[in-house]
Amino acid sequence: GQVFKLEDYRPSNFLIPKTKLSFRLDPDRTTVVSELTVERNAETSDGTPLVLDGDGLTLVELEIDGEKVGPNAYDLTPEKLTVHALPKRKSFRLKVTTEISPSTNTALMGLYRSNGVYCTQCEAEGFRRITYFLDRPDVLSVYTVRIEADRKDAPLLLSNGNPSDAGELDGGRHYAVWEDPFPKPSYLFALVAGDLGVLEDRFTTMSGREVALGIYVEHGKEPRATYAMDALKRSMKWDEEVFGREYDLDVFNIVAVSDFNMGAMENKGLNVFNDKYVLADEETATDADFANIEAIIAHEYFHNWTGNRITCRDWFQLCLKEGLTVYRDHEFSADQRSRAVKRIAEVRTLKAHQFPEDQGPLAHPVRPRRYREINNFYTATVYEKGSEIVRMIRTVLGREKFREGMDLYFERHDGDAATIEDFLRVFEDVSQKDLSQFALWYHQAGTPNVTVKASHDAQRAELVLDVEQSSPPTPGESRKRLMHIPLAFGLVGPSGEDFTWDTAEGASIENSILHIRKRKHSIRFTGISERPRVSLNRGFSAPVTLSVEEKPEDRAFLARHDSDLFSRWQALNTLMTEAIIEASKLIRGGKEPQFPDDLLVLCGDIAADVSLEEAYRALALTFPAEADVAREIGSNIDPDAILAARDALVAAVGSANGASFATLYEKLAAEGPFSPDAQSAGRRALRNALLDYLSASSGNPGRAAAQFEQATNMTDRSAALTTLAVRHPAAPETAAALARFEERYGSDPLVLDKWFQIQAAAPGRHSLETVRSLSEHRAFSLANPNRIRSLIGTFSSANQTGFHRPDGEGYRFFTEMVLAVERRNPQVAARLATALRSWRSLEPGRRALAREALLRISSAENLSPDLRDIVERTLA
Ligand code: B3K
Ligand code: ZN
Repeated sequence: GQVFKLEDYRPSNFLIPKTKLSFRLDPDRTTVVSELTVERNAETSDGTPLVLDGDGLTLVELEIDGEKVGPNAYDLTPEKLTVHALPKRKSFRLKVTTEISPSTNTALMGLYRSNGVYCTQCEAEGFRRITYFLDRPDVLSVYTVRIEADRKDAPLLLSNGNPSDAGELDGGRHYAVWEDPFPKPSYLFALVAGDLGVLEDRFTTMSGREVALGIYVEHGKEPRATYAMDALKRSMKWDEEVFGREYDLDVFNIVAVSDFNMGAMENKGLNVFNDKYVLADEETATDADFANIEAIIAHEYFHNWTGNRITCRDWFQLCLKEGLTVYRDHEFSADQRSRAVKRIAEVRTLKAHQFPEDQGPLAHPVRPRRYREINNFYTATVYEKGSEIVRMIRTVLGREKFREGMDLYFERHDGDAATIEDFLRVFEDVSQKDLSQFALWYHQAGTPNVTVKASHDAQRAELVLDVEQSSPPTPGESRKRLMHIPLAFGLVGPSGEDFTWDTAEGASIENSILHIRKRKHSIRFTGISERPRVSLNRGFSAPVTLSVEEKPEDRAFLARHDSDLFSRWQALNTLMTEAIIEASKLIRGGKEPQFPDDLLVLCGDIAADVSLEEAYRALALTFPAEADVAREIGSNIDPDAILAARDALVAAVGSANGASFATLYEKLAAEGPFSPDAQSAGRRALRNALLDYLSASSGNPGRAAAQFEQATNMTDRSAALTTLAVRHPAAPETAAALARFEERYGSDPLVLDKWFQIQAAAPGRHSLETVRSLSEHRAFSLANPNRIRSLIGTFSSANQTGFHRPDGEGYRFFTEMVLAVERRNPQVAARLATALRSWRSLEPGRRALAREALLRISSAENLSPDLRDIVERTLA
């Protein structure tokens, strides 16, 4: 396949200031008439041909300025329409008529049908599957869209912008016209047509503009959009208050569809969502679902400024809109919920998804320099690490300068297709700081490591921190440059307070941020008479790994007393991870696992500490996942030993604290009506964490079975079912609960997804048999991405012992499924295949089998560019 390179960027030879589209919708034969105003760019010579992108289109007719263009005047390949004979004028009108078939579009890119609803997905390169166009983000155009369809089939006709006309036509057909006054790239185009219900509301912006809000869902599900609507209004208000950003159209519509390749899409004025991230009520959605809906509604809404009003020059700049918008939605959720809890959750996600990517064969810079398939770059690195970089800019500049920089960004670049350089420049301009070393965060792949050694001299009242940075090599980048790492820290005294110091030399320190810029710093603090515990990377100020020589007692001290709640969580989490690693070594050596008593007591104390929020205690008690432990071990991984060690620790903590956990579990029982707010959710989270410990240590399914029966909301019900499936796989109570759940929710796809997911995640070698038979269940379907991700995605990413079975059968099943998915939907298959990215860190037997599986995929016939790209980079 072709390799696209950042350095090859050239401005477009032609511009398209105006686009008029007309759709005659039909499931099998939709006609698209596109009338473009085309202009030569200033430097473009008269002889330069116009080269338009296209993909899977049937060309019907081509006209320039009202005259038909004959076949000799253009060339047609599967990917390009090249028009040679062009008028000498600066500007001309091109009319292109094409035909497409939405009903057979299984890739879910371009115009397709989901449950009988016409919908579109154009980012990154889906617009070319609708009509021939300059399908690149730096070609901005003002769109007018006319949609015509059968009224019965599609009473609702939506596109971007504001509605401008509508009416009846002969033969039961009707039409609507939409005008979007804001120039936009083609990837933000959207069209929806079908028969849907709507939840309506209004929002008055800060300058008094009235906006009509609509969330469109399947008929009958309107009440389940209430929470999403509430989240939307809160997002609109928050963006005004925190970033000064106001909404700019008369309407804002969201449509929920059930077949969608990812979470949602920020099309101008017409967001299209995976219905999983819109529909929620207590009976069908968990607290995690509510939190995701809030975050994703906000994310897509925030794109209206960071993404739409200011878009990307090219796809290498994807993090310009994605990293920044993730940062914005993180801040929103932190303000709506608990900041400390939100931060811990973010870091857990970053470490679970971005760290393994950055430390494996798919590592790439936040702003990549090359790609073969852009859809494979919507990654945790671009999104989550991209967001961490924006957070670090705030840390380096301080809140006020950061806001000034953002204001300047909006003022200077509104209407632009911008770059990362443009973004960094506004912060340099407002702060007069040189961010050239800092910019490496965008350009250099890999997770930097920081080694810290502390030595205290009581007599001289001095503390010396020896700090060293290093960045391991990543594909294509063997030598790394030195990074600017802003490390928040504190010197913690014996009662948990932070020591202050007289002088500090050896690195620049501002507001308790240590600025690491050189390979080595030796930082000498004076006026420290007592030995402090050093709390490092507070709030996870930099996305790095830390190697600290530290005694377990010091870590336990920080877990109890650090004034930074994130660092307290981190200290406890590190202790748990180390305990599991030690136990897994014993298990591999044929011995019994053992755990330090202190740790068991510490877990009990944190669970009972009423000075901490319940949500925080729940997170603290959530053990590192098996994959987290594997990542820390790094090589020669045996997933069975990790699972056994982790289970043993959960049971040990449960036994050591049995009585107090049981009392607390009872005390936390739900009171009053359900509310999805963060505090109530935290209470449920803590109670459900305790349920898992109590079940693991008692070996008795009674408590979980009772909770399953008595639950009055999906959070408690699915948590009980998870505990039954994980802790009591063979109990009759578990089989009965699974059957009840299926019976009760069999007709609700989003809830049935949870049923697939819970079983796919339940560990153990034999889980493969369950998963295989679920893939033959009548409700399993390769047409629905949510269902595929629930079963196959969960199995391969969350079920370490089933997927990495030592006989390779897990991989065999997986490769069959990936290849089957690929024939319909290459994008979803490519995403699934990333589950094998850490294959090199497995023990030799599994490593060889995983490699075979990758080779099996790569030797399949007619592999899509999407899957080929992932598999080849994974094997390289
Ligand atoms: N911008 C879209 C993602 C598009 C993915 C294309 N393969 C959703 C988002 O990040 O908001
Ligand atoms: Zn986004």
